[in-house]
Amino acid sequence: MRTPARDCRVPTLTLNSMPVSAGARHLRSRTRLAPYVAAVAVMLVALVLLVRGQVTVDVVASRLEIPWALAFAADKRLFVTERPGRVRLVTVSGLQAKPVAVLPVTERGESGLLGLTLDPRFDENGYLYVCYTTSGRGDRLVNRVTRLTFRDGTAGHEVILLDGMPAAGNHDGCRLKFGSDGKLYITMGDAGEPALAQRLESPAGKILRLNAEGSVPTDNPFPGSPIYSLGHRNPQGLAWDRKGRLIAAEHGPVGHDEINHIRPGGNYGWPAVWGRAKDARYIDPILESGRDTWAPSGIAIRGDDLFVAALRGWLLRVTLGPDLEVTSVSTILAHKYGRLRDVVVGPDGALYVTTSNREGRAIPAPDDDRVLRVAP
Ligand SMILES: [Ca+2]
Repeated sequence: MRTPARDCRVPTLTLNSMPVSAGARHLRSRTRLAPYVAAVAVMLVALVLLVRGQVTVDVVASRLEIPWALAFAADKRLFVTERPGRVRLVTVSGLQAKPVAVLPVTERGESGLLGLTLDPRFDENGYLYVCYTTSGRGDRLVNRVTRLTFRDGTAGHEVILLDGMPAAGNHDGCRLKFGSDGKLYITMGDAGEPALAQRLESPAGKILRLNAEGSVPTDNPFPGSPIYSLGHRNPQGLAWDRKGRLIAAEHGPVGHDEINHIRPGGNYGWPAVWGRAKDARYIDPILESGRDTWAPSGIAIRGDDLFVAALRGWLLRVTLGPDLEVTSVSTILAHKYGRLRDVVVGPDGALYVTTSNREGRAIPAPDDDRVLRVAP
């Protein structure tokens, strides 16, 4: 926007020291017009930015209790987890009153029923996967990944795929997604024990990769182990780009929230380093928040844009270049709907976003929590 204004000053300075000629008169008239051209250019740029930033928001479901994860079936039915333990369903006629499943979760702090995803062949097998915190032996909390079968409006026949992962009142990860390779990816936080994130014998502070039925894929980076990457603090966002590259978002300690390109066997540094550390032993994020905090949770990719649901109260839009270099960062919905937990791209191409205002850290609106449809 500055360039035209700077250009128009240059001929003025030159003309003052030159005899007036036809060329100079021509330059003078251009000089007189230049501010108007610059002003029009500025207005056009502002208009383009305004249109680009403009979104239409519709409420798809309301009065939910701390919705954590969203997953669409091919027929556009939308499954939503509520942290106290319920799986809810939104159809064309709205939010169904009866939960499709109620799970034996232990909701302590930020734990409870968290991640949810549908099988790539959900239409045929009705398989739905969840990740939740429950009570293990004694008072110990554990995270668990299970598979349910959805049939006739109910999800049941629970099969445990992975159990006993360290859990805590926060740092539980628990985002579940199927990769473009058909494998089930699961994020695990450090469960409040940072050192576990570097230990290959612990699933805490990791991104895990399983076959759909729960076994360890033979091509995992650490043979016989579900660990796909390590050195994570509390990753809660997973998404794949058009080239099948895995992107993950995680909460940093104070600031230094990270967006990482996840590679098999990669070490992302926690707790030795965080943010962009430039330490050859660890992989640096493609983007970090510096001293600022986003509190990033769910993420989604549409075209070249990565959308990050930030609990600080906005959707972060990060445009990525061909080598995952960040070309622009902007915000959508800033401070309009409160804390945002998950974002997915719907079958209609719109973004679907959950609010998280009933977890005691915000003043909820009367119809919170909500699922919002954000278009375009
Ligand atoms: Ca890191």
